[in-house]
Amino acid sequence: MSVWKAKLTCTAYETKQFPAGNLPEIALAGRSNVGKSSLLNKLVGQKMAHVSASPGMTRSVNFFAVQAPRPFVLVDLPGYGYAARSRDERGGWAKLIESYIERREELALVVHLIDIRHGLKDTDRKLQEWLTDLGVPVLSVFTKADKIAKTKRRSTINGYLDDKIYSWGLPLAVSVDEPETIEALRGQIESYLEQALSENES
Ligand SMILES: Nc1nc2c(ncn2[C@@H]2O[C@H](COP(=O)(O)OP(=O)(O)OP(=O)(O)O)[C@@H](O)[C@H]2O)c(=O)[nH]1
Ligand SMILES: [Mg+2]
Repeated sequence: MSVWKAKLTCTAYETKQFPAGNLPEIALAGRSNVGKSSLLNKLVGQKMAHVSASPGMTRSVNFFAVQAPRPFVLVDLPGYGYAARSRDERGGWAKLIESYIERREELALVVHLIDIRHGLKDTDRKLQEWLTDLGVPVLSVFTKADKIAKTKRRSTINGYLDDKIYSWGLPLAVSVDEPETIEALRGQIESYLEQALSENES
């Protein structure tokens, strides 16, 4: 497994600020405070994205170019479902996330983060249905695994799995405090890139 080196290439507050893209993009999506930015920092081994204990921290779409066996761009999205935001945003997700997901041609995979303690909320179901309709592959990942005993994690996740949950690979449980879980996710993302890109090449 290789170490990923990353560089912030763009912070976009509006769609028109999205950079020209030429590499596949993997976006981290999920409810506010689920741990998207924290996970990104662990994946790249550097504190690059802003983290906060209160929801609604990330307000922009942040693009990080990653040097890996297959170079790609990791994208940190704002969270959705944060009650203190406007009514429009509450029902779903901000316009910025919507336009990124709907229009970004480089988008290769959405890593959908779900708090292991809470499972999928309505907004998470909507995201999965929407991505499936758009034909965007999803990888479901359960965060904050340290909040649940190791022996109970698999059964907890199995309890959330039903015919409506979608995931390209086995949904992993990750914790920022457990490097082996981050390593497992890195491996899963590399496998995805390897598979998706070799399909494109053939
Ligand atoms: N216990 C535990 N806490 C975590 C973990 N990952 C993130 N957190 C905490 O969760 C809070 C939110 O983390 P962020 O990374 O800012 O979450 P986010 O999803 O980027 O949030 P928004 O940008 O507001 O959507 C912070 O207090 C983190 O320290 C984890 O694996 N375990
Ligand atoms: Mg964030």
